[in-house]
Amino acid sequence: MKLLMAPASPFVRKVRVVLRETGQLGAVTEVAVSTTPVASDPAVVAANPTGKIPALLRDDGPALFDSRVITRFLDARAGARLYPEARIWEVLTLEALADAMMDAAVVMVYEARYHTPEGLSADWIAGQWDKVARSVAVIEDRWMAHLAGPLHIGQIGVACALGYLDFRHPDRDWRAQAPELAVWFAAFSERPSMVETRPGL
Ligand code: GSF
Repeated sequence: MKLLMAPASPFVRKVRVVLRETGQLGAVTEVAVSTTPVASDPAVVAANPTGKIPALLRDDGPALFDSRVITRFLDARAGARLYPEARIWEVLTLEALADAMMDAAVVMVYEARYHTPEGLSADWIAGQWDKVARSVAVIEDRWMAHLAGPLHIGQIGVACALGYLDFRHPDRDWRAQAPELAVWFAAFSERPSMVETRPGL
């Protein structure tokens, strides 16, 4: 199989972490591409009409996307239990929260990258960061217990989202309002799968 990817993408990082945590690196070739909202990569579009990565090219079926479908497919393929039945609704909600944080954080980057300075909307960027900041506060407040225990996709999602904040928004100090989450993230980031997939490497 081939993973159309870019190391800087937090959504891609979730997949790359799952590949490593489930011992499936040998089954997938990571193919780096460059695709943007104004210049979609043709290979990506051939797999995913929205032009977004990650996309997983399979030998025996249609390409898979988006990142949540790919991580679930890889989990099922390896029987890895990253989507534990006993906690499935909480795990899926945490996964969705992490993805929403990534969406907001990526939109902020695109707003700055693809708008002229006079076209920039400060309100729009502030609104996106508010979503991120509220999410961090709620995880600190209500979800820390769910970040404990055996590895699951919610943990991987939250870690990749936080790693992206450090990578693309280092000037925003999310740790100031989430000391317990910061401790958790520092420990989780020491996993080899996280070290090997750190953005900006
Ligand atoms: C989001 C992927 C995405 O936005 C998923 O896979 O979970 N819901 C999807 N990918 C970005 C790259 S990144 O910054 O993470 C992407 O492909 N952007 C190109 C575009 O055309 O928006």
